Amino acid sequence: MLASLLAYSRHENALMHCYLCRTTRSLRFIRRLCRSPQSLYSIAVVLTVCVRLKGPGKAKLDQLTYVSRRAERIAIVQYFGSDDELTAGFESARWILRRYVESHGYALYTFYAHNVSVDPGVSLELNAFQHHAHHWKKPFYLSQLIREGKHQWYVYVDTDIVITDPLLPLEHWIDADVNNEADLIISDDPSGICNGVFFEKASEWTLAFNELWWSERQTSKTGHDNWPFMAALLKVWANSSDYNYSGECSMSKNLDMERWANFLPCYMKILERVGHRTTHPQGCTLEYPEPCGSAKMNDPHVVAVWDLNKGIGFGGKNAWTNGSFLIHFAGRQRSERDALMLRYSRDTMKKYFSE
Ligand SMILES: [Mn+2]
Repeated sequence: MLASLLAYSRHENALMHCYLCRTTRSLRFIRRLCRSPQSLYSIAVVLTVCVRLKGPGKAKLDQLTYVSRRAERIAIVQYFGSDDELTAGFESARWILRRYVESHGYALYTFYAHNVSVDPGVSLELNAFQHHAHHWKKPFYLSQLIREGKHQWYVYVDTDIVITDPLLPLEHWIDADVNNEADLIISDDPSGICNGVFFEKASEWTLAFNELWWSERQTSKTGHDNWPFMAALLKVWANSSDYNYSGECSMSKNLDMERWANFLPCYMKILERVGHRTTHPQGCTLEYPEPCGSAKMNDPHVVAVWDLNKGIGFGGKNAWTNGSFLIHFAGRQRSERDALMLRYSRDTMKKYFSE
């Protein structure tokens, strides 16, 4: 028993296995142990160490619920904010995502609002928000995952999304041109940046960006995390352009910026100054002539792509068409969104998963 304990404690991943005690991974781990000659001793050791290590220091991680396998290079991260997202359309979309993840060999982290905890100070602030408060956990769990150090890239995907081309791998973006040298891959758009889909590389830069994102939060307690995400991008881009930006679009400084009608022109004005949008490798449409995008070109840390976030009614090049990677039902009413998700999930299943 003692020998077994010593051997196990020397295992460099011992802590990780213990943290996984309450997950399906640990069950698999224990099952694997059961097949080993020293199974009984090993299981006893694992359980003992797990009980010992279950402390507040790991509180945030303990609260994360996820499905993952090994240390895959790429992980998809999803967050379900409410039970409204457990209906047929969302469930069908999740089924496709699971199949997608399995077939390409990615990890999948699935979080739920009620069991993701954040630091007490942050939690206090979130409780004071009137709307969308829980969405603000995004930068915190993403950073938490990055600090775990298991994967190279974390791909955040909203839950109101159906993957409509499951054959297209995420490496299509990650390994394209200079993208893998960047820390953040976002979806470009004719009018602002939607952070319903984006890729974060596990890096110090990204951890700092997530902190900056949170620091750009609103003061009126009404807001969503998307515009502060854009406000953080401006600061990053100003920094890498040596443009002396005073943060005039920040809603943390200026309450007027909480109105989209004020924020977007401010955002685009600063964008013009930090990296004028006159060209894009993929060109612009007739409907959206140059400058057509909402992201700085050639930034060392942030890459914007056009073929990532598409939807029905989305502007210009982001209009969904047959063959697009995914369809995003941003801004739709709940019931309509669920019905559409079911419809597009079924189409995708028929096309790609019929047996
Ligand atoms: Mn969405």
